[in-house]
Amino acid sequence: MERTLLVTIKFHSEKSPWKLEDSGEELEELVSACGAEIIDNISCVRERPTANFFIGKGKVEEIAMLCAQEEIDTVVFSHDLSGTQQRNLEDIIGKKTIDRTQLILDIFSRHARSPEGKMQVELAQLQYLLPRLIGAGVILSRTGGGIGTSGPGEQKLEVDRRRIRKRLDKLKNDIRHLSLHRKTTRKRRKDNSMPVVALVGYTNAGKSTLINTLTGALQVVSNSLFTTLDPLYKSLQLPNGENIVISDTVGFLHNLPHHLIEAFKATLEEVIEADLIIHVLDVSHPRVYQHNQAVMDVLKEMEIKDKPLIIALNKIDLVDDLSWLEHTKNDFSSSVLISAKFRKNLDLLLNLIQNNFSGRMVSCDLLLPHSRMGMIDLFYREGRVEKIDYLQEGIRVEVSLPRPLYDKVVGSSDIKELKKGNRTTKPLP
Ligand SMILES: Nc1nc2c(ncn2[C@@H]2O[C@H](COP(=O)(O)OP(=O)(O)OP(=O)(O)O)[C@@H](O)[C@H]2O)c(=O)[nH]1
Ligand SMILES: [Mg+2]
Repeated sequence: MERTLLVTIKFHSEKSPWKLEDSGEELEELVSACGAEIIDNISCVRERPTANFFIGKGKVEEIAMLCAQEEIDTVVFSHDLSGTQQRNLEDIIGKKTIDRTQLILDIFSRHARSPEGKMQVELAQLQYLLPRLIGAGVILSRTGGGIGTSGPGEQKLEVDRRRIRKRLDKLKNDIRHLSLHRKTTRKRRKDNSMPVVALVGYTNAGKSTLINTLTGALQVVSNSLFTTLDPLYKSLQLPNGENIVISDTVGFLHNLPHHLIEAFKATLEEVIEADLIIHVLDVSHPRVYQHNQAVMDVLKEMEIKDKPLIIALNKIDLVDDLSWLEHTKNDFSSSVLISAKFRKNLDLLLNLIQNNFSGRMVSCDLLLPHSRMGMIDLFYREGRVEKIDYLQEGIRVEVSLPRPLYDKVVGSSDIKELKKGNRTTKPLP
Protein backbone atom coordinates (compact mmCIF):
# COMPACT_ATOMS: atom_id res chain seq x y z
CA MET A 1 0.00 0.00 0.00
CA GLU A 2 1.30 3.41 -0.96
CA ARG A 3 2.45 5.48 2.03
CA THR A 4 1.21 9.04 1.72
CA LEU A 5 1.86 12.28 3.51
CA LEU A 6 -0.90 14.87 3.20
CA VAL A 7 -0.32 18.60 3.28
CA THR A 8 -3.43 20.64 4.05
CA ILE A 9 -3.07 24.35 3.45
CA LYS A 10 -5.16 27.37 4.34
CA PHE A 11 -4.40 30.71 2.73
CA HIS A 12 -5.82 33.82 4.36
CA SER A 13 -6.10 35.36 0.90
CA GLU A 14 -8.59 32.65 -0.03
CA LYS A 15 -12.20 33.52 0.59
CA SER A 16 -13.39 30.01 1.24
CA PRO A 17 -15.86 28.97 3.94
CA TRP A 18 -13.82 25.79 4.38
CA LYS A 19 -11.89 25.60 7.63
CA LEU A 20 -8.46 24.02 7.75
CA GLU A 21 -9.77 20.95 9.62
CA ASP A 22 -12.58 20.48 7.11
CA SER A 23 -10.22 20.62 4.14
CA GLY A 24 -7.91 18.22 5.95
CA GLU A 25 -10.69 15.73 6.56
CA GLU A 26 -11.89 15.96 3.00
CA LEU A 27 -8.37 15.36 1.72
CA GLU A 28 -8.17 12.25 3.89
CA GLU A 29 -11.45 10.97 2.45
CA LEU A 30 -10.15 11.50 -1.07
CA VAL A 31 -6.84 9.76 -0.40
CA SER A 32 -8.60 6.86 1.32
CA ALA A 33 -10.79 6.49 -1.76
CA CYS A 34 -7.55 5.78 -3.66
CA GLY A 35 -6.74 2.98 -1.26
CA ALA A 36 -3.57 4.64 0.01
CA GLU A 37 -2.26 4.60 3.55
CA ILE A 38 -2.20 7.98 5.29
CA ILE A 39 0.91 8.30 7.43
CA ASP A 40 0.40 11.90 8.46
CA ASN A 41 -1.61 14.99 7.57
CA ILE A 42 0.32 18.15 8.28
CA SER A 43 -1.23 21.58 8.06
CA CYS A 44 0.12 24.88 6.98
CA VAL A 45 -1.43 28.34 7.26
CA ARG A 46 -0.08 31.14 5.11
CA GLU A 47 -1.10 34.50 3.80
CA ARG A 48 -0.96 33.56 0.12
CA PRO A 49 0.69 31.02 -2.19
CA THR A 50 4.16 31.66 -3.57
CA ALA A 51 5.12 31.15 -7.21
CA ASN A 52 8.09 28.85 -6.59
CA PHE A 53 7.08 26.38 -3.95
CA PHE A 54 3.46 27.29 -3.27
CA ILE A 55 4.30 27.27 0.47
CA GLY A 56 7.41 28.49 2.30
CA LYS A 57 10.72 26.84 1.49
CA GLY A 58 11.35 26.07 5.16
CA LYS A 59 8.13 24.09 5.31
CA VAL A 60 9.06 22.22 2.14
CA GLU A 61 12.37 21.18 3.71
CA GLU A 62 10.53 20.03 6.80
CA ILE A 63 8.28 17.91 4.56
CA ALA A 64 11.35 16.46 2.81
CA MET A 65 12.80 15.38 6.13
CA LEU A 66 9.57 13.82 7.29
CA CYS A 67 9.31 11.93 4.01
CA ALA A 68 12.74 10.45 4.44
CA GLN A 69 12.07 9.49 8.06
CA GLU A 70 8.69 7.93 7.42
CA GLU A 71 9.55 6.32 4.06
CA ILE A 72 6.80 8.20 2.31
CA ASP A 73 6.02 7.32 -1.32
CA THR A 74 3.74 10.21 -2.25
CA VAL A 75 3.01 13.69 -0.96
CA VAL A 76 -0.51 15.01 -1.61
CA PHE A 77 -1.36 18.72 -1.52
CA SER A 78 -4.85 19.96 -0.68
CA HIS A 79 -4.66 22.57 -3.44
CA ASP A 80 -3.82 22.67 -7.12
CA LEU A 81 -0.19 23.26 -8.06
CA SER A 82 1.23 24.72 -11.23
CA GLY A 83 3.64 22.58 -13.26
CA THR A 84 6.59 24.67 -12.04
CA GLN A 85 5.56 24.47 -8.38
CA GLN A 86 5.11 20.73 -8.67
CA ARG A 87 8.58 20.29 -10.21
CA ASN A 88 10.24 22.53 -7.64
CA LEU A 89 8.56 20.68 -4.80
CA GLU A 90 9.57 17.28 -6.19
CA ASP A 91 13.15 18.48 -6.57
CA ILE A 92 13.42 19.25 -2.87
CA ILE A 93 11.14 16.59 -1.45
CA GLY A 94 12.49 13.85 -3.72
CA LYS A 95 9.13 12.05 -3.78
CA LYS A 96 6.18 11.99 -6.10
CA THR A 97 4.12 15.09 -5.32
CA ILE A 98 0.55 15.35 -6.52
CA ASP A 99 -2.18 17.95 -6.18
CA ARG A 100 -5.91 17.84 -5.51
CA THR A 101 -6.98 17.67 -9.15
CA GLN A 102 -4.63 14.76 -9.83
CA LEU A 103 -6.01 12.98 -6.83
CA ILE A 104 -9.60 13.40 -8.02
CA LEU A 105 -8.70 12.38 -11.57
CA ASP A 106 -7.10 9.33 -10.07
CA ILE A 107 -10.28 8.29 -8.24
CA PHE A 108 -12.28 8.85 -11.40
CA SER A 109 -9.91 6.71 -13.45
CA ARG A 110 -10.22 3.91 -10.91
CA HIS A 111 -14.00 3.99 -11.11
CA ALA A 112 -14.50 4.48 -14.83
CA ARG A 113 -16.10 1.32 -16.20
CA SER A 114 -17.97 2.19 -19.38
CA PRO A 115 -16.14 3.21 -22.56
CA GLU A 116 -17.73 6.66 -22.25
CA GLY A 117 -16.66 7.08 -18.63
CA LYS A 118 -13.11 6.04 -19.55
CA MET A 119 -13.01 8.50 -22.43
CA GLN A 120 -14.28 11.34 -20.25
CA VAL A 121 -11.64 10.65 -17.61
CA GLU A 122 -8.87 10.41 -20.19
CA LEU A 123 -10.01 13.70 -21.69
CA ALA A 124 -9.83 15.41 -18.30
CA GLN A 125 -6.42 13.84 -17.57
CA LEU A 126 -4.94 14.98 -20.85
CA GLN A 127 -6.35 18.48 -20.47
CA TYR A 128 -4.75 18.62 -17.06
CA LEU A 129 -1.48 17.33 -18.47
CA LEU A 130 -1.14 19.45 -21.59
CA PRO A 131 -0.17 22.80 -20.01
CA ARG A 132 2.26 20.90 -17.76
CA LEU A 133 4.21 19.55 -20.70
CA ILE A 134 5.60 22.96 -21.57
CA GLY A 135 9.26 23.47 -20.80
CA ALA A 136 12.12 21.08 -20.36
CA GLY A 137 12.79 18.61 -17.63
CA VAL A 138 9.32 17.21 -17.21
CA ILE A 139 9.39 13.61 -16.22
CA LEU A 140 6.86 12.44 -18.71
CA SER A 141 6.21 9.02 -17.36
CA ARG A 142 5.30 10.47 -14.01
CA THR A 143 3.42 13.65 -14.78
CA GLY A 144 -0.29 13.13 -14.64
CA GLY A 145 -0.05 10.02 -12.55
CA GLY A 146 -1.85 9.88 -9.24
CA ILE A 147 -1.57 7.43 -6.38
CA GLY A 148 -0.39 4.07 -7.63
CA THR A 149 -1.17 4.90 -11.25
CA SER A 150 0.86 6.31 -14.03
CA GLY A 151 -1.65 8.73 -15.47
CA PRO A 152 -3.02 8.33 -18.94
CA GLY A 153 -0.56 5.52 -19.66
CA GLU A 154 3.17 5.70 -20.10
CA GLN A 155 2.99 4.85 -23.75
CA LYS A 156 0.73 7.78 -24.46
CA LEU A 157 2.94 10.13 -22.49
CA GLU A 158 5.96 9.34 -24.62
CA VAL A 159 4.32 10.98 -27.57
CA ASP A 160 4.74 14.67 -28.13
CA ARG A 161 2.22 17.40 -27.43
CA ARG A 162 0.97 17.36 -30.98
CA ARG A 163 -0.09 13.77 -30.63
CA ILE A 164 -1.73 14.51 -27.31
CA ARG A 165 -3.68 17.31 -28.97
CA LYS A 166 -4.73 14.90 -31.69
CA ARG A 167 -5.87 12.40 -29.10
CA LEU A 168 -7.77 15.18 -27.32
CA ASP A 169 -9.56 16.07 -30.54
CA LYS A 170 -10.49 12.45 -31.13
CA LEU A 171 -11.79 12.02 -27.59
CA LYS A 172 -13.83 15.21 -27.84
CA ASN A 173 -15.24 14.04 -31.13
CA ASP A 174 -16.17 10.59 -29.82
CA ILE A 175 -17.76 12.08 -26.71
CA ARG A 176 -19.72 14.48 -28.91
CA HIS A 177 -21.06 11.52 -30.89
CA LEU A 178 -22.15 9.78 -27.73
CA SER A 179 -23.75 12.98 -26.58
CA LEU A 180 -25.73 13.15 -29.82
CA HIS A 181 -26.88 9.60 -29.29
CA ARG A 182 -28.03 10.48 -25.80
CA LYS A 183 -29.86 13.48 -27.18
CA THR A 184 -31.85 11.19 -29.47
CA THR A 185 -32.77 8.92 -26.59
CA ARG A 186 -33.76 11.93 -24.51
CA LYS A 187 -35.89 13.30 -27.32
CA ARG A 188 -37.67 9.96 -27.58
CA ARG A 189 -38.40 10.09 -23.88
CA LYS A 190 -39.65 13.65 -24.20
CA ASP A 191 -41.89 12.72 -27.14
CA ASN A 192 -43.35 10.01 -24.98
CA SER A 193 -44.02 12.79 -22.50
CA MET A 194 -42.47 11.05 -19.51
CA PRO A 195 -41.18 13.63 -17.05
CA VAL A 196 -37.56 13.22 -16.05
CA VAL A 197 -36.29 13.64 -12.51
CA ALA A 198 -32.54 13.89 -11.96
CA LEU A 199 -30.84 12.93 -8.71
CA VAL A 200 -27.87 15.14 -7.94
CA GLY A 201 -25.77 15.54 -4.84
CA TYR A 202 -22.41 15.53 -3.18
CA THR A 203 -20.50 12.33 -3.71
CA ASN A 204 -21.43 9.60 -1.17
CA ALA A 205 -24.73 11.33 -0.26
CA GLY A 206 -26.76 8.24 -1.15
CA LYS A 207 -28.06 8.94 -4.68
CA SER A 208 -27.52 5.41 -5.93
CA THR A 209 -29.00 3.95 -2.76
CA LEU A 210 -32.10 6.08 -3.31
CA ILE A 211 -32.58 5.05 -6.94
CA ASN A 212 -32.11 1.43 -5.89
CA THR A 213 -34.73 1.56 -3.15
CA LEU A 214 -37.19 3.50 -5.28
CA THR A 215 -36.91 1.46 -8.45
CA GLY A 216 -35.16 -1.80 -7.63
CA ALA A 217 -32.20 -0.71 -9.76
CA LEU A 218 -28.90 -2.42 -9.16
CA GLN A 219 -26.58 0.57 -9.01
CA VAL A 220 -23.35 -0.10 -7.18
CA VAL A 221 -23.41 1.50 -3.75
CA SER A 222 -20.27 1.96 -1.73
CA ASN A 223 -19.00 4.06 1.12
CA SER A 224 -16.44 5.67 -1.12
CA LEU A 225 -16.24 8.80 -3.22
CA PHE A 226 -17.33 8.85 -6.87
CA THR A 227 -18.63 5.31 -7.04
CA THR A 228 -21.04 6.26 -9.82
CA LEU A 229 -19.67 7.80 -12.98
CA ASP A 230 -22.12 6.59 -15.61
CA PRO A 231 -25.65 7.89 -15.64
CA LEU A 232 -28.53 5.46 -15.21
CA TYR A 233 -32.25 5.87 -15.90
CA LYS A 234 -35.09 3.93 -14.46
CA SER A 235 -38.78 4.32 -14.70
CA LEU A 236 -40.68 4.90 -11.50
CA GLN A 237 -44.38 4.83 -10.79
CA LEU A 238 -45.73 7.57 -8.55
CA PRO A 239 -48.55 6.89 -6.06
CA ASN A 240 -51.10 8.32 -8.53
CA GLY A 241 -50.02 5.82 -11.15
CA GLU A 242 -48.12 8.27 -13.27
CA ASN A 243 -44.79 7.02 -14.62
CA ILE A 244 -41.68 9.14 -14.59
CA VAL A 245 -38.04 8.57 -15.45
CA ILE A 246 -35.49 8.98 -12.68
CA SER A 247 -31.77 9.31 -13.30
CA ASP A 248 -28.68 8.80 -11.17
CA THR A 249 -25.40 10.39 -12.11
CA VAL A 250 -21.91 11.35 -11.06
CA GLY A 251 -21.55 12.98 -7.65
CA PHE A 252 -20.24 16.48 -6.99
CA LEU A 253 -17.46 17.81 -4.79
CA HIS A 254 -16.47 21.29 -3.70
CA ASN A 255 -14.08 22.89 -6.18
CA LEU A 256 -14.61 20.05 -8.58
CA PRO A 257 -11.84 20.46 -11.17
CA HIS A 258 -13.16 22.46 -14.06
CA HIS A 259 -11.73 20.00 -16.61
CA LEU A 260 -13.80 17.27 -15.05
CA ILE A 261 -17.04 19.20 -15.27
CA GLU A 262 -16.18 19.99 -18.89
CA ALA A 263 -15.32 16.37 -19.69
CA PHE A 264 -18.46 15.08 -18.00
CA LYS A 265 -20.73 17.63 -19.63
CA ALA A 266 -22.27 14.99 -21.87
CA THR A 267 -23.18 12.93 -18.80
CA LEU A 268 -24.44 15.94 -16.93
CA GLU A 269 -26.62 17.08 -19.81
CA GLU A 270 -29.22 14.74 -18.38
CA VAL A 271 -29.41 17.00 -15.36
CA ILE A 272 -29.61 20.11 -17.50
CA GLU A 273 -32.63 18.76 -19.32
CA ALA A 274 -34.47 17.24 -16.37
CA ASP A 275 -37.91 18.53 -15.42
CA LEU A 276 -37.20 18.29 -11.71
CA ILE A 277 -34.04 17.97 -9.65
CA ILE A 278 -33.79 16.03 -6.43
CA HIS A 279 -30.79 17.12 -4.45
CA VAL A 280 -29.74 14.29 -2.13
CA LEU A 281 -27.91 15.72 0.86
CA ASP A 282 -26.30 13.66 3.63
CA VAL A 283 -27.83 15.33 6.67
CA SER A 284 -25.69 13.26 9.03
CA HIS A 285 -22.49 14.73 7.61
CA PRO A 286 -20.84 17.44 9.73
CA ARG A 287 -20.32 19.52 6.59
CA VAL A 288 -23.88 19.27 5.29
CA TYR A 289 -24.13 23.03 4.68
CA GLN A 290 -20.84 23.16 2.79
CA HIS A 291 -21.97 20.17 0.71
CA ASN A 292 -25.16 22.00 -0.12
CA GLN A 293 -23.19 25.06 -1.20
CA ALA A 294 -20.81 22.96 -3.30
CA VAL A 295 -23.69 21.32 -5.15
CA MET A 296 -25.38 24.66 -5.73
CA ASP A 297 -22.09 26.00 -7.11
CA VAL A 298 -21.78 23.14 -9.59
CA LEU A 299 -25.40 23.57 -10.67
CA LYS A 300 -24.66 27.24 -11.19
CA GLU A 301 -21.59 26.43 -13.23
CA MET A 302 -23.76 24.16 -15.36
CA GLU A 303 -26.10 27.13 -15.75
CA ILE A 304 -28.98 25.33 -14.11
CA LYS A 305 -31.32 27.76 -12.50
CA ASP A 306 -35.06 28.21 -12.24
CA LYS A 307 -35.59 24.46 -12.25
CA PRO A 308 -37.85 23.02 -9.58
CA LEU A 309 -35.74 21.42 -6.88
CA ILE A 310 -36.53 19.12 -3.97
CA ILE A 311 -33.96 18.54 -1.25
CA ALA A 312 -33.90 15.01 0.14
CA LEU A 313 -32.11 15.19 3.48
CA ASN A 314 -30.82 11.63 3.62
CA LYS A 315 -29.39 9.28 6.28
CA ILE A 316 -31.68 10.50 9.07
CA ASP A 317 -31.21 7.09 10.70
CA LEU A 318 -27.71 8.23 11.66
CA VAL A 319 -28.92 11.32 13.51
CA ASP A 320 -30.33 10.97 17.03
CA ASP A 321 -31.17 14.58 17.68
CA LEU A 322 -34.64 14.99 16.20
CA SER A 323 -34.92 18.68 17.01
CA TRP A 324 -31.69 19.31 15.14
CA LEU A 325 -33.12 17.41 12.17
CA GLU A 326 -36.25 19.58 12.19
CA HIS A 327 -34.12 22.68 12.56
CA THR A 328 -31.99 21.67 9.55
CA LYS A 329 -35.08 20.84 7.54
CA ASN A 330 -36.37 24.35 8.15
CA ASP A 331 -33.19 25.77 6.68
CA PHE A 332 -33.95 24.16 3.34
CA SER A 333 -37.13 24.95 1.50
CA SER A 334 -38.93 22.09 -0.30
CA SER A 335 -37.06 19.54 1.74
CA VAL A 336 -37.94 16.16 3.16
CA LEU A 337 -36.15 14.05 5.76
CA ILE A 338 -35.51 10.51 4.51
CA SER A 339 -33.42 7.43 4.91
CA ALA A 340 -32.85 5.83 1.53
CA LYS A 341 -31.19 2.82 3.09
CA PHE A 342 -33.91 2.13 5.66
CA ARG A 343 -36.82 3.28 3.47
CA LYS A 344 -37.93 6.02 5.82
CA ASN A 345 -40.31 8.74 4.56
CA LEU A 346 -39.95 7.70 0.94
CA ASP A 347 -43.73 8.14 0.59
CA LEU A 348 -43.32 11.80 1.57
CA LEU A 349 -40.64 12.21 -1.06
CA LEU A 350 -42.81 10.56 -3.71
CA ASN A 351 -45.70 12.86 -2.81
CA LEU A 352 -43.49 15.90 -3.20
CA ILE A 353 -42.42 14.66 -6.63
CA GLN A 354 -46.02 13.97 -7.53
CA ASN A 355 -47.20 17.40 -6.40
CA ASN A 356 -44.56 18.94 -8.58
CA PHE A 357 -46.15 17.34 -11.61
CA SER A 358 -49.75 17.73 -10.53
CA GLY A 359 -51.82 19.46 -13.14
CA ARG A 360 -49.84 17.59 -15.74
CA MET A 361 -52.37 14.76 -15.76
CA VAL A 362 -55.76 15.02 -17.40
CA SER A 363 -58.56 12.58 -16.65
CA CYS A 364 -60.73 11.73 -19.61
CA ASP A 365 -63.31 9.30 -20.92
CA LEU A 366 -62.46 8.05 -24.40
CA LEU A 367 -63.93 5.79 -27.07
CA LEU A 368 -61.35 4.17 -29.32
CA PRO A 369 -61.98 2.02 -32.39
CA HIS A 370 -60.91 -1.61 -31.88
CA SER A 371 -58.14 -1.03 -34.42
CA ARG A 372 -56.50 1.26 -31.85
CA MET A 373 -55.96 -1.55 -29.36
CA GLY A 374 -52.21 -0.81 -29.32
CA MET A 375 -52.91 2.52 -27.70
CA ILE A 376 -54.21 0.84 -24.56
CA ASP A 377 -50.69 -0.43 -23.85
CA LEU A 378 -49.42 3.13 -24.07
CA PHE A 379 -52.15 4.29 -21.67
CA TYR A 380 -51.10 1.67 -19.15
CA ARG A 381 -47.45 2.61 -19.54
CA GLU A 382 -47.75 6.35 -19.29
CA GLY A 383 -51.06 7.08 -17.67
CA ARG A 384 -53.38 5.52 -15.19
CA VAL A 385 -56.23 3.46 -16.57
CA GLU A 386 -59.21 3.62 -14.22
CA LYS A 387 -61.80 1.68 -16.16
CA ILE A 388 -61.90 -0.16 -19.43
CA ASP A 389 -64.92 -1.63 -21.30
CA TYR A 390 -64.79 -3.56 -24.54
CA LEU A 391 -68.02 -2.54 -26.29
CA GLN A 392 -69.34 -3.35 -29.70
CA GLU A 393 -68.75 0.19 -30.97
CA GLY A 394 -65.23 0.33 -29.60
CA ILE A 395 -63.08 0.39 -26.44
CA ARG A 396 -64.21 2.78 -23.75
CA VAL A 397 -61.46 3.88 -21.37
CA GLU A 398 -61.51 6.14 -18.39
CA VAL A 399 -57.93 7.19 -18.03
CA SER A 400 -55.62 9.89 -16.64
CA LEU A 401 -53.04 10.90 -19.19
CA PRO A 402 -50.10 13.28 -19.16
CA ARG A 403 -51.28 16.47 -20.87
CA PRO A 404 -49.05 16.23 -23.98
CA LEU A 405 -50.28 12.68 -24.62
CA TYR A 406 -53.88 13.70 -23.94
CA ASP A 407 -53.58 16.52 -26.51
CA LYS A 408 -52.20 14.08 -29.08
CA VAL A 409 -54.94 11.51 -28.41
CA VAL A 410 -57.90 13.87 -28.59
CA GLY A 411 -56.39 15.35 -31.74
CA SER A 412 -56.85 11.99 -33.56
CA SER A 413 -59.96 11.98 -35.73
CA ASP A 414 -60.91 8.36 -34.93
CA ILE A 415 -60.85 8.77 -31.14
CA LYS A 416 -63.92 10.22 -29.50
CA GLU A 417 -63.94 12.02 -26.19
CA LEU A 418 -67.13 11.20 -24.33
CA LYS A 419 -66.66 13.63 -21.46
CA LYS A 420 -64.44 16.68 -21.75
CA GLY A 421 -61.12 15.99 -20.08
CA ASN A 422 -60.69 18.77 -17.61
CA ARG A 423 -60.52 16.92 -14.37
CA THR A 424 -56.91 17.11 -13.28
CA THR A 425 -55.51 14.65 -10.81
CA LYS A 426 -55.65 16.23 -7.40
CA PRO A 427 -52.36 16.69 -5.58
CA LEU A 428 -52.08 14.49 -2.53
CA PRO A 429 -52.62 16.24 0.81
N1 LIG B 1 -27.02 4.91 7.31
C1 LIG B 1 -27.34 5.21 6.06
N2 LIG B 1 -26.44 5.02 5.09
C2 LIG B 1 -26.80 5.33 3.83
C3 LIG B 1 -28.08 5.85 3.50
N3 LIG B 1 -28.12 6.06 2.17
C4 LIG B 1 -26.91 5.70 1.68
N4 LIG B 1 -26.10 5.25 2.66
C5 LIG B 1 -24.71 4.76 2.56
O1 LIG B 1 -23.90 5.82 2.07
C6 LIG B 1 -22.86 5.29 1.24
C7 LIG B 1 -22.89 5.97 -0.12
O2 LIG B 1 -24.08 5.61 -0.79
P1 LIG B 1 -24.23 5.70 -2.37
O3 LIG B 1 -25.64 5.43 -2.68
O4 LIG B 1 -23.18 4.90 -3.05
O5 LIG B 1 -23.92 7.25 -2.57
P2 LIG B 1 -23.83 8.09 -3.94
O6 LIG B 1 -24.41 9.43 -3.65
O7 LIG B 1 -24.42 7.33 -5.07
O8 LIG B 1 -22.24 8.22 -4.08
P3 LIG B 1 -21.30 8.38 -5.40
O9 LIG B 1 -21.87 7.56 -6.50
O10 LIG B 1 -19.99 7.86 -4.92
O11 LIG B 1 -21.25 9.84 -5.69
C8 LIG B 1 -23.11 3.79 1.18
O12 LIG B 1 -22.28 3.18 2.12
C9 LIG B 1 -24.56 3.63 1.54
O13 LIG B 1 -24.87 2.40 2.14
C10 LIG B 1 -29.01 6.01 4.57
O14 LIG B 1 -30.16 6.44 4.41
N5 LIG B 1 -28.59 5.69 5.82
MG1 LIG C 1 -23.61 6.62 -6.75
